Amino acid sequence: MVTANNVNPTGFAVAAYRSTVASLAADGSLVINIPGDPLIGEITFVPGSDLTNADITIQRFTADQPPADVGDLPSGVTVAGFIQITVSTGGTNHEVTIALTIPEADAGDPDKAVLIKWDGAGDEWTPHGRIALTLDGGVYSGTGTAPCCSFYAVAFDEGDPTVTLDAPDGELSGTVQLTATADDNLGVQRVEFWAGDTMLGEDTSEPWSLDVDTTALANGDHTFRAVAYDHVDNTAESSQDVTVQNDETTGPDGTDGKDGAPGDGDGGFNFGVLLLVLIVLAVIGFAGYYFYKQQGQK
Ligand SMILES: [Ca+2]
Repeated sequence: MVTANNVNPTGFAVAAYRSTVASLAADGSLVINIPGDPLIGEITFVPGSDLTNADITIQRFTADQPPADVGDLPSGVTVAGFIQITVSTGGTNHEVTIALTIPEADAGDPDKAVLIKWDGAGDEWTPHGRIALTLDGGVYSGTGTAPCCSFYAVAFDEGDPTVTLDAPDGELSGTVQLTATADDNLGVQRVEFWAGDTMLGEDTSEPWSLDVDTTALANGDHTFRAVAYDHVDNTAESSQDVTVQNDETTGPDGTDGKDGAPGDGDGGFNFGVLLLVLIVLAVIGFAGYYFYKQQGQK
């Protein structure tokens, strides 16, 4: 049984406060409707949240008057508004989905919307659910999801990341490690590593690196690239020209190309073909002997 003893939004119009309704959805979600507010339509605590006898407080702040208990927003971020959610009991492992409405005039780049949460322990804003916005009648609507509970900002991240690729110098052979340093106003989400137009792989956590088997690349000049993404797919790229030079006799399977084993791919002697030839010769020989015997009995 989940109850919200005291759903208590503050900072809203009195009419909105009095008409606030908390209800339990069929899937176990606790849905708190906030009609009439220009930013928040409803806040949903996902199933599994322990809200027994909890006092839930919701407060909204405008972009012009942010809450005092948070740090400055990183550069490159614009905000449509702030929300504070506190829960008196039940631990901190809740997750909330916030349904939003944002007047077009108050929105940043609609493709760059993300719900960010104030991490007091880390003293930083951290990005969480990206917000897919739909424009209708001059108002964007969408939802963002994040772990509960703290201060949240409905943000537009228009700050690009930075990245620097570091590949080994000189002629490269065998397996080499590509590394990258990357940074972003809200955090780097992943770094992809490419050779020209071919993606070699990606790393989703620091330190950003990838081991590359250069024998899979043709000998000669290549351009390695590192592409960093933030949480709303802003990108940055860094490249480095390299020369790959592996031993020409090196077989595709990494052998020395000289042992002649079947399947080695190095053009060595093929015992499989020899065995097939011997079988065919044996069949012809037996057939000839059988024919000779048949002729001899006539
Ligand atoms: Ca960014």
